[in-house]
Amino acid sequence: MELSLSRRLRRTPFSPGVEAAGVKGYTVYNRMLLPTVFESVEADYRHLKTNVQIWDVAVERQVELRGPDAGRLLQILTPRDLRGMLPGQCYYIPVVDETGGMLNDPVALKLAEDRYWISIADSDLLLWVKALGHARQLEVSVEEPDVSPLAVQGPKADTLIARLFGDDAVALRFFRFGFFQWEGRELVVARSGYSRQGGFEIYVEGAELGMPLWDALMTAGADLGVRAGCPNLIERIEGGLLSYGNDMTRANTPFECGLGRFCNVETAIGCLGRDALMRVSMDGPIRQVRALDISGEPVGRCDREWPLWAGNTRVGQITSAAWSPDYQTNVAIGMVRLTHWDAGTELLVETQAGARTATVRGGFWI
Ligand code: THG
Repeated sequence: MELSLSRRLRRTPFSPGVEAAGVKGYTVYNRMLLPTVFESVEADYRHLKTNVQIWDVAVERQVELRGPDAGRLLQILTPRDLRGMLPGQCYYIPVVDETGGMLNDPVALKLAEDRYWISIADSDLLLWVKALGHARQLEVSVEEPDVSPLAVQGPKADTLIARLFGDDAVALRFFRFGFFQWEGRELVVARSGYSRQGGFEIYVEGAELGMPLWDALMTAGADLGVRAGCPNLIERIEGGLLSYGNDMTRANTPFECGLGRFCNVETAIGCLGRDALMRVSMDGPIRQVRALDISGEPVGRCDREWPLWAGNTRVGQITSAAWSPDYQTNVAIGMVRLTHWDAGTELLVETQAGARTATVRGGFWI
């Protein structure tokens, strides 16, 4: 079986580097190619946890809001209170529809008082944001700029970033960004990324700089054992990093996703879905994301939901799973009903490879 490539599955400025590094698997994300495997998911995992990797995450497309009403429009999109957001800050924001259902879980960057980037997960947010800005007659432009994030992740990321961007970049705190010079061009560099190993994301504007930057990072990091990498399934499950479309959909509220800490329904004035979310935040969710251990040998790929049973009662589903070399168990993320979500609860999970025991945990691994 092969994924048929065509112009619709857009390449990225870093695709030549990814291919030269011997990418072995891709997924489709925002109608673009996102690498999933280089050596093997297990070998990539070990390397990510010990060295430093360069990730082509250009699939994290930007929705740019620009104009006097940019901040107002962003607050319409999310129940997170944005009043304290300053230029130079990144905010992880649940984006919800009028019913409080999750539409996306992007990272927002405040570039200036009247300019934001929304770095989106896998759903067509641009169209929703454009329509809202237009319908509300706001003074704001909503476009997809030609910006491609490149992530530098792993314990040696600080050392590598210092070599290209200096100590000021390393001084960045978590979820802060700055503008840094490289080869006479200004780049946004943030301390962020889709792993728990620490690192940075470089927002590359245009296509010309892509491969020169990729090559410079590979050369500067040679003695650190730098390699091409990608978001790692095992590591992101261990770290409890949710994947939109997998672990949550429009059928879920942010509270069900465990993203209640990013919601301020009382003070997020103007947010769409606020009334619906107020009701559910009062009562609390009746199902929620949980970490679970799945017993036995390595489970196969979780490419559909795996029903969770307590006797004859359906109590939820597993939505992501992988064998963890470090914890010597199958690590998993699922949505579990309130009646069965306490730590230690043993359930039956129906995988493609048969039934297993799934045990609800009190938290994620990392
Ligand atoms: N970086 C950027 N854009 C992205 C992602 C990213 N867009 C798509 C996808 N990833 C969005 N999803 C997430 C999920 C989790 C986090 C970031 C993006 C994340 N969460 C931390 C947490 O939950 O603890 C930190 C949140 C916080 O403290 O504010 O980092 O990776 N550019």
